[in-house]
Amino acid sequence: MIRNGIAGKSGSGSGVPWQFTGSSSGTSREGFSPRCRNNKFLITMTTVNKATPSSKTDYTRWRLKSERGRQTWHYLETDEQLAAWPQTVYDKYHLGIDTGLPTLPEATSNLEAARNGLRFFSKLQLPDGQWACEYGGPMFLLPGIIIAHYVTDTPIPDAWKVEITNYLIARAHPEDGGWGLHIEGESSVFGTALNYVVLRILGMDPDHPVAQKARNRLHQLGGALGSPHWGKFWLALINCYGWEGMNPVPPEMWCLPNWLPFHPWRWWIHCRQVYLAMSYMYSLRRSHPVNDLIRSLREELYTQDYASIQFSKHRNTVAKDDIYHPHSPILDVANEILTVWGNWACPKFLQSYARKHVYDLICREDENTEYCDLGPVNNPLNFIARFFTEGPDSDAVARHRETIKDFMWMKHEGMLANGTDGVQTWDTSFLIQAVVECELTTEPEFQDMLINALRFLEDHQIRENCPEMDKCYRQQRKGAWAFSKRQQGYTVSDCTAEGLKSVMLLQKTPGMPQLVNDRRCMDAVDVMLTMQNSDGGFASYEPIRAGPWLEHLNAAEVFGKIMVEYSYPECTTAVVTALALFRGYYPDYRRREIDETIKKAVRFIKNVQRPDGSWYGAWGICFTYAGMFATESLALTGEHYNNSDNSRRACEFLLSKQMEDGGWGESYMSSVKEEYIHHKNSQVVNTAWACIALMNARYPDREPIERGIRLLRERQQGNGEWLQEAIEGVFNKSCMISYPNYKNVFTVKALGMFARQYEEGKAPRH
Ligand code: LAN
Repeated sequence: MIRNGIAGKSGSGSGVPWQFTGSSSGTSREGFSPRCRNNKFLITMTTVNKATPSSKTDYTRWRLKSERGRQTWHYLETDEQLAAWPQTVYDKYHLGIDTGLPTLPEATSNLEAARNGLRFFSKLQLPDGQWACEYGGPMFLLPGIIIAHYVTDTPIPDAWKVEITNYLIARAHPEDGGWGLHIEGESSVFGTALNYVVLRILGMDPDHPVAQKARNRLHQLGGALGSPHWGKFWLALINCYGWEGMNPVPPEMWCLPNWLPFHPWRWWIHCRQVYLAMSYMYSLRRSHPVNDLIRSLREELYTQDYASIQFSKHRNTVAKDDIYHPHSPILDVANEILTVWGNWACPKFLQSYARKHVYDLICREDENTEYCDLGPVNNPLNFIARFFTEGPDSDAVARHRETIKDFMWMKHEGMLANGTDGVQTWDTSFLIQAVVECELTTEPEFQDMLINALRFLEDHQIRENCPEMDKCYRQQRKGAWAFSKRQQGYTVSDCTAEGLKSVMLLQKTPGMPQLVNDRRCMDAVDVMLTMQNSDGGFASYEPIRAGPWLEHLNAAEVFGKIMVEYSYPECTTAVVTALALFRGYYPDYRRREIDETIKKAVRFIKNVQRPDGSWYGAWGICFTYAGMFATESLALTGEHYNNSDNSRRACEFLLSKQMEDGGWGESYMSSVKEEYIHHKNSQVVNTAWACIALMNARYPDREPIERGIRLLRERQQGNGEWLQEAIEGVFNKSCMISYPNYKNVFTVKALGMFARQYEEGKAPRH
């Protein structure tokens, strides 16, 4: 029997305050505009249109709060609250409400266009100095967060329920009604099964047409039995899948000697932290008690009768279209052995010792990150682990109930989960550098914006290492910057580099306050100098700790290159450009090591250039992104188009991809397939990156660059902004992620560089 989800659940929420019906307004998937009404939710009850939301909250009541980098969305319930907390331009912008920002005088030059871009973007700066934005894309994050709420009896605010539902409706595949690994991907079992569960937990009736359609799609894909490993895990937690059908994640592996080349401390940090918490729960094999919703889901998610499923036979059942990285034979053998080990061979004392050890690491992760945790997968996992172990009233659970909110984002389509707890440091650094390229740092109209941005970076430099950092296998972090905020506390090589560059560049600008002293700049350099790999390159969070052969143990199925760190041209460039800038200001500090590091790093950049002149970008889409960085590394050692074969080949590659309209456009399939695949349309972000790359290389013919720049100008709106186009970012080769600020930052940078270097003939900064 199929019933309404919330009804059967004890503790969290007692029914839904609205009906899921739908509106017949006929607005498009992307384009519905927010409605206003006095109080609470505006509920429409008309016939269902597959692409329209069921009900809406009142968008004039949402506020983005930013407290020292921590950003959370709030729905104001009372008129007093509304009066006390007016809606700002940035709230409106992110919610898709008309901001009322004026049309600016038409730019008569490229520099003026860059100025207009900055005038617009400055209005989106938050009071604490940073630029928040949506960081969505992946479709497997929201389920973890919602399942964590469900399992831990944490109430989900009503406004969230409405808007998460709206988001999932807006982002369902327009034809088949399922969800993929990411917003632009094809429907998969992973995406569809888990987001279906989310809708049901939030109270959607299984007979709702959106649920029906998604379920049909799931069944066409073979049902939830074909979920990949991580999907099976979340389903097992809510008692909709048998633990015996999970490939093992034994906590005992954490008790192996550290010298073993496959010890988990050597894994890429995200993989490590996810499997750490998973191993704890796997060993507990604890699931949420069965209730009406769970009984119902058990019937809805599968194509066969739930009671008839022998889960132990389905450890390796994964839907064909979900697989990006198939199991290796070694992994299959290891899984067989570890299943026997876990079921029969592992001594009880060892199991309980391992569990304690893993739990200690989980607690350290919470404490080292002020309960933010590394990301939106291990945050909800740690939350559940702490709840299972310390109970609902513990301090740890109370803190998790707060930090989990940092991952939620509200936009015109509804509410979603961000890929991190924000993009604060990263995007703020790039904005500063764009202004520097435009040589507008001393313009009075941008002073306040820049000082605030500098204050933000100062506040978010990490000041202390983790206590007993070796015990939790943490990288040095004193002096580093994280991708998001200081509290999260994870060193990232290129975030440290971009943070340091931005601080130094601003602090050398006349009139800027000196907030970060010399010692702190040196601390940042010290961190970076611990991170070079033997191939000369730099990885993301840590130096490489094990070889790529460990990918044979990649059990996640849906992602590539997840097991270990790799050297990336992007991270490498960021670090060497920061070191070079630092060397200019502090010529005596660790000079020999810095010189040596830069030399080796540039050699790495050359070594990984492909024969066609391109570089594969691991974090942005894709070859245009990496091209922008790698050409900057080359320029650093004086290598340009006119004197370097590497630089020349880079230019030729990019020019061969320029589209008829003068722009560049790369499909996300470039990242997936590792070969350049054109997007059907040119994209402002790819165009800006390609133009910057050509300018880094001092490409002598300005005509192709000018065509790209012209395209940026044509697409700029009257108020100075650029509009969202295709998705810009990627991780682990298969999953895309949005960087919405890029369209307003790299465009400005490209315009500024062109104006200063090609039009005014000024020498470039490198
Ligand atoms: C990010 C975002 C930023 C990115 C850059 C700084 C751009 C990059 O140069 C280094 C790697 C880093 C920090 C990065 C690593 C992986 C992240 C954290 C993400 C792509 C954002 C989301 C992603 C994370 C792994 C998502 C959760 C998924 C799992 C597979 C655990």
